[in-house]
Amino acid sequence: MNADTTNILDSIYETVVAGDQNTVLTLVKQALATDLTPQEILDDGMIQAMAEVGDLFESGEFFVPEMLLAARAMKNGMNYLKPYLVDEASKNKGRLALGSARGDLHDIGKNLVSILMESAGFEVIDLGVDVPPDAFVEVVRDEAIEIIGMSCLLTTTMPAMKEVINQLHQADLREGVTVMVGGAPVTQDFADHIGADHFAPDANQAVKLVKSLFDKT
Ligand code: B1M
Repeated sequence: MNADTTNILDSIYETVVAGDQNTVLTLVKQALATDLTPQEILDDGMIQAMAEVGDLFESGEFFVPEMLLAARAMKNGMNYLKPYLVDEASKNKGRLALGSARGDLHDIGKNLVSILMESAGFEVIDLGVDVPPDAFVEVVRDEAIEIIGMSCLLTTTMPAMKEVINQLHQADLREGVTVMVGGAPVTQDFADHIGADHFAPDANQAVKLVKSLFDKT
């Protein structure tokens, strides 16, 4: 990385924090014209910026509207990057369903998981945000889905993931499906505690995991 690329990444970072969705787009286009990879732009520019936004919210310097603007800027940049991340050659590797836990409206991390899954050739059924447990159960039953991924960002929505697992047991579907969980407050210990099969700390690890699961079948 040279001084120019570092400067562009710093500017992307600052612009996401400032919630300036138009400038983010201009900068992402500029960044793509350098030797920066889409993954570097995501990881070192945009994702780090969202962590800063969280810190500013926690310290009382940012409020919900600023978080929303930053989220919109991040999504704008992320959507522009999507085609650069998707590898059209590697389609149809398998299907999975993703959703944010009930009560949780955060979807940037889940969307990132979805984009990288699609880029790795998996078909994603995206259930969206605030997904009720029975919607996860339904997709497993009706779409014969073998892997579900749940994302949550709030400590208060973590228990909803356990509820999905309970309902899968009740519907006699638990054996046939692999449950993966992730999101900022989620840990391996929590995953073990609720009886999930896997925890992935970030979107790249989630893709590696799903690749290894489909390779086994
Ligand atoms: Co909110 N928010 N938010 N927020 N928000 C957090 C999560 C918070 C940590 C901020 C803080 O206080 N520091 C805090 C939660 C505290 C807690 O629970 N302990 C918080 C709060 C309190 C709230 C509200 C309650 C605020 C309020 O209304 N008073 C409210 C709740 C709304 C709700 O969900 N019911 C709220 C609302 C919002 C906005 C709507 C304004 C907006 C979300 C917009 C959107 O997503 N469309 C928002 C935002 C932007 C954030 C922060 C700043 C950024 C989240 C983000 O997008 N990060 C966040 C602070 C933070 O996380 N430090 C914060 C970037 C994203 C790429 O990271 O989602 O962690 P992340 O994904 C990572 C990994 O976690 C992992 O992969 C990604 C990296 O590759 N991953 C998975 C995620 N899902 C995965 C699934 C997997 C595998 C890996 O497998 C299935």
